[in-house]
Amino acid sequence: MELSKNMETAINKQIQAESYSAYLYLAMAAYCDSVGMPGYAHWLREQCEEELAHAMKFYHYVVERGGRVVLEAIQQPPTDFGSLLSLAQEVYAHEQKVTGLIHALYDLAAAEKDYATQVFLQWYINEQVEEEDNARVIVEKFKMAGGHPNILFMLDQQLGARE
Ligand code: OFO
Repeated sequence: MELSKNMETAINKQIQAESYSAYLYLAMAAYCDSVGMPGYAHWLREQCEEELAHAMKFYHYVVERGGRVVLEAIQQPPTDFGSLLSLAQEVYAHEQKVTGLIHALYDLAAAEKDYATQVFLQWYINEQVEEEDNARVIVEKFKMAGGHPNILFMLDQQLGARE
């Protein structure tokens, strides 16, 4: 059964959203590099790679279902994120937004009785639980660090160890 036009368009929009996530996290990495947080910059670059992998997983799925991938423009991300805490909060808020997008895709697949897409999207539903958890824990750590240089230094080293 081929992907419906509606589903194809919605997944193409999600490819754009995942690509924007990658671009946003790369912009955040550049900000961290500019304020002397190379460890968090590394963490965000790894996250950027993960987002590209999320986009590509959708790409291959559309192709596999006989659909047509159409890439839309990616908006420019911000350059200034105010502070490390507000940047971390923005990552968390962004992941919550993406979870909402994935759930909306799932609702559409369910409404269309597209069983294959529902099963496919379960991977993303689980992934978002992990993504939100990781982002939330980092927010808590920045709150605990409270701007103390020594703690921030250790936190940066910890974030820099991400593989
Ligand atoms: Fe693709 O999960 Fe983050 O955005």
